[in-house]
Amino acid sequence: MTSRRLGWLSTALVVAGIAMLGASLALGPARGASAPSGWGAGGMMGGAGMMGGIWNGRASAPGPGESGFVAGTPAAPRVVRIVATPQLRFLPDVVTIQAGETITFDVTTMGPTVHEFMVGPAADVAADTAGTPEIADIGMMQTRSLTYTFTGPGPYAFACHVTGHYEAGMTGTITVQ
Ligand SMILES: [Cu+2]
Repeated sequence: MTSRRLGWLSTALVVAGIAMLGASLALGPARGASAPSGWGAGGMMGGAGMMGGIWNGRASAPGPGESGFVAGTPAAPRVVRIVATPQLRFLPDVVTIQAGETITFDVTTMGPTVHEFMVGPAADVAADTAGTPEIADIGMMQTRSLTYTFTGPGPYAFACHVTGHYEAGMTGTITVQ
């Protein structure tokens, strides 16, 4: 009787284990692909890794038309957080600003694919013009920042120019209100 119960119990535990394994695999390339160096060493799950590395503690500040909106200035830029994904997309891919605002973009790469973040006049961003403000080589789980003042009439855009990414649609739009 007792051993039979134990048998059922261990079966249940195995099933639960498989279910958990499946769940972690289902998280997909964004997290799964980082496993080889991350899990064993505890690097990814460590306090500094998760909280200090991926998220720097800053959330996007309210945008124009949202409650609590304060226009960004050179002395106090408004923070806009952007995530660069392994699917070669920016989230969000539309950022609304007020004319003249200064914005600090906190750009985080999720997953193993390295990205760039270029922002400025749409024509320069499309053409990858030298001198256009850019963060290069944002590695896995890194957050890096770029501050830009939108003084001109626009249109403005942002993009990633790692080989093939722009062509795959890794672009975003700045909407000036
Ligand atoms: Cu990219």
